[in-house]
Amino acid sequence: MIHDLSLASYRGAVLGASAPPTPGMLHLGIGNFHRAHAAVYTAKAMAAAGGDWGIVAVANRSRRVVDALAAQHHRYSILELSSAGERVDVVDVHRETMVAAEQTAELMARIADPAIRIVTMTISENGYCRNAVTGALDVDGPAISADLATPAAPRTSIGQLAGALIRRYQASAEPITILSCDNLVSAGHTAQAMVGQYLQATVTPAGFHDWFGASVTFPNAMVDRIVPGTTDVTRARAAELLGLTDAVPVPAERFSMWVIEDRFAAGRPAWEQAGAIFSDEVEAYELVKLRLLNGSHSLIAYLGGLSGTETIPASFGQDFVRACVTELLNNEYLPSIELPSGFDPQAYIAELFDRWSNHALGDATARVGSDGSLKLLQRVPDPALRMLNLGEVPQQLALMVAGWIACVAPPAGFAPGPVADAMVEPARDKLVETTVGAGSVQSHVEAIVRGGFFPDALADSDVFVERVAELVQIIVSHGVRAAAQAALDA
Ligand code: CS2
Repeated sequence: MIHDLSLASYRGAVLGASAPPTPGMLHLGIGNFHRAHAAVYTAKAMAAAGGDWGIVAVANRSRRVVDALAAQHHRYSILELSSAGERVDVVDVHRETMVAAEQTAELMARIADPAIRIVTMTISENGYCRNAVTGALDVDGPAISADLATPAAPRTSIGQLAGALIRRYQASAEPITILSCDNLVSAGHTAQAMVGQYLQATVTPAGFHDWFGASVTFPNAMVDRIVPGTTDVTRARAAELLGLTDAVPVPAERFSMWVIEDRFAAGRPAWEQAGAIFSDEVEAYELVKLRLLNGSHSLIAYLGGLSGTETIPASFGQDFVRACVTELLNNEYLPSIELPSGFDPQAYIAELFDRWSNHALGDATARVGSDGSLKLLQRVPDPALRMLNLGEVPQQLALMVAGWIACVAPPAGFAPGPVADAMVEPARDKLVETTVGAGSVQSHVEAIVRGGFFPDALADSDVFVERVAELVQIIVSHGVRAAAQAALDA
């Protein structure tokens, strides 16, 4: 095997090779998910139907992926891993790269350029700068208030999009679509609301808001593919299969799904030819996926963190985890969703069980458990409140919150272990501040649930707060299996 030549010299078939030199799309957030999802659909759509939809890929701050891609002609490989075997595909659909923090003015000018007709984005839950309690744009928070004070150099993606749209209106007023590919409830509406609220808070030229309302569309979309982080094992395996070095290969499961609302203001790639589904029921699909997949994923991750299992399949392989997830799916999540027409929930759940058992992919427990303060907002309050309003206690949702607290904000004297310690939690410092001086597990949990991390309606539920506190207490004194059993028995 030759490992010292880069992908630039790859001679095999390449997905997206027909992408034209002039890009028609720009993507914010060049992480693994984008490269294994929208980029692959776009490459396949152009192979099937043509179009001028090459991508300008934008990293937020880090040069790591951008530099690596530049060194290999913007090519990278997808290493598909499943029990059925492995395959590698080389993708070549990105035409340029940028780093938003270093090239902010250039980025906004680029989005203003009429050649760009779609901005896609994977900026994670964090990127939307929402207030956890109100769900509105956090205009008084440090990130957005700093951007509003320096409109020429915004640092948040929301500020950059808003600035770019103003420039586009002034330059050509050509229509454009902004397509969120993040795991949010009504992702398009949320993106529109955050950008819209930012624009309301800043100075805009006359006529701008009419144009924004009529010519900028934000379709909803449900995105789905389990895409772990890249490790040295991924790099070594990709190199063996390719016979070449790829510094930034992306591991992914075989499964992939994209359901999109067809509201594009200035054209779009023929993504349906690559397997995407265009539907009028996207919000229903979003909820199905956010709750059944993502919500259960969080429970698997926190129970896994507390039982010391490093991967999602190892956590899900434990009987008590599977029992809790089954209960969560059937009794707490399914009744909370209006299903898309013709959708078979039990077939979807059976497929999820397979996907969570993918040992070849080995998705890390710590990856899924990271950013819980932001992810749980999409996964817990609405379904929990539905049950609380019916006089029922959502045991598994309470266990999920208890698991999150025990993993990333453990009460004094409790050490959750290395898997939990590896979870990245942006609110760690704030969680510590909030709980300083809590004299008991009960007051520790109350301080968190009522400390601005959840909407008021949930924080105000004594029943919910009590149950989370009881479950944290059981985790601390008898372990996670005992807490799971208590939630199952209640
Ligand atoms: C995961 C998602 O990070 C998480 O919490 O649930 O990244 C999940 O793997 C994807 O949404 C799958 O489509």
